[in-house]
Amino acid sequence: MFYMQMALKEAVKDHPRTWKNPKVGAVIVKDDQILARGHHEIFGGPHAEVNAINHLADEESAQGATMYVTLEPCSHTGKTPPCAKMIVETGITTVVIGEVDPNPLVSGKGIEYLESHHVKVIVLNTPLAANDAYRFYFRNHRPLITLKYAMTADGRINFSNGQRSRLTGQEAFNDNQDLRQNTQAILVGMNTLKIDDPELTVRNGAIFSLIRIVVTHNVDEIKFSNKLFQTATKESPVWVMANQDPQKTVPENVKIIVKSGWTAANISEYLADVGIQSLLVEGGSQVLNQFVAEKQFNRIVTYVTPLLFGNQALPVLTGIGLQEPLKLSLASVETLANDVKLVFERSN
Ligand code: AOF
Ligand code: ZN
Repeated sequence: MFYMQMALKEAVKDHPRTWKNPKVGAVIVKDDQILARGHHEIFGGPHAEVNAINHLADEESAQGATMYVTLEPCSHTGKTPPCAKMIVETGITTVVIGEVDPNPLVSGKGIEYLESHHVKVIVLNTPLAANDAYRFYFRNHRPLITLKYAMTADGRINFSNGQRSRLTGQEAFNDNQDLRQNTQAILVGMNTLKIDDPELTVRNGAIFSLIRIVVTHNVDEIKFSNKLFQTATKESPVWVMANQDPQKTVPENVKIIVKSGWTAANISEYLADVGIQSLLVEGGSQVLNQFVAEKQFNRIVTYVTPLLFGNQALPVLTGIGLQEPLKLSLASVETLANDVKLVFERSN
């Protein structure tokens, strides 16, 4: 449907500034004329419906109009007042919705409010891909997990043990920055911390900072002199998922979360409980393997670079193997200068 397509395009205009909030677009139409458009611009700001209504040249003109909105209008008073009420008060008599809101605070209640106030509601099935994590989180109480790695044409990530290899080019690097910008938390294991000494930040400055996580089975191996800990701030803290509290003094903005046996499953559960909708796992081979072996992931993003490292080099996955082949579906293929980006999704 033409107007819904327009609303969907509207929705992603300020992606990723909406952060944990859904990306939403709205278009108000009457007699085949577009009266106004609006989208959710920034986390905590007015909702798309309100922005569209506020963009009307005069509110009178919306009497009997139709609103196309990509997500079910809300009926709750949260950071902003309920949109469904404002829609009714504006005199809009038909609302076409792209997707029922998976957030239990709203889900179905917005539609109920509109219908009980004599607004005709039509629900389409046009889910917005940019809200995949939002949707997955509310439906499953789990973050959407993306595994990311760069590898050679023979599936290796480091040429020699204990040393970082430069693999992909600038375009793939930039693409990875976008991935980071669109996730709420990023996780690595101890080997990556030791070998790469990464910051795990968004280089040009994140709009909303990431929670950076390191998982370890031996907390005393941690060196707080690593860049990760040195760059910990209130906005972008570092969490250590550890087996026990360390002997050393923990720097500011570093939180130690103790559990004797961290697994991919209970990491995912913990993150869901604290409201994290998306997680990017950036390695290394043991941590990636743990998420694969436990089937705790939704998608894989890999950058393949034209190099061969050979048999002595570290492969993408090390550790316990799989019981049987795990089927993936190919979501996209993209060339980034000399590298190829492949995105796979879990198919079962
Ligand atoms: C948005 N933008 O355009 C729409 C939303 O915390 P609040 O008060 O901003 O409410 C967030 C919830 O409101 C969100 O999870 C979704 O259920 C509903 N609709 N949210 O941020 C919007 N339409
Ligand atoms: Zn709303």
